[in-house]
Amino acid sequence: MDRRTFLAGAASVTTVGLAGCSALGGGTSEVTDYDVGMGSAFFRPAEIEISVGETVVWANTGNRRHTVTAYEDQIPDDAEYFASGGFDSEAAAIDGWQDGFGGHIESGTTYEHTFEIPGDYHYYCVPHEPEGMVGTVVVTE
Ligand SMILES: [Cu+2]
Repeated sequence: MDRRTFLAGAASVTTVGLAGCSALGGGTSEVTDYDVGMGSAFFRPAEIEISVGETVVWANTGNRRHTVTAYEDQIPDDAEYFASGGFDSEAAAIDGWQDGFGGHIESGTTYEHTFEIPGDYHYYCVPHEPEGMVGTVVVTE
């Protein structure tokens, strides 16, 4: 798998994609290898640009439980739905959260998704959307 990931306009973290795999097996509580951090009620950066075939790694860098949940009607038509927890629809992801915090990304852990279709992908954190916790992945050819 091509692990190269670059972040437009975020040079300080351009190397994180290279090491994203290691974050999955890491036993440390502090995740340092990721593309998008999740804080109290935000994704940082809120918008990330990648190329087709690249993987975005989200890390919960805060202390609250978060989700990465795509807006089903705000991703490209041909794109596969994605959500932490592996839900195959937005409704399932919401139900899952309400039924015992399904899909949550614990503090210090990561979630990743590979994007195969170009376009804009809007997503949010189920519990913190009311606080404005939304993000966008822009996938270019
Ligand atoms: Cu959240």
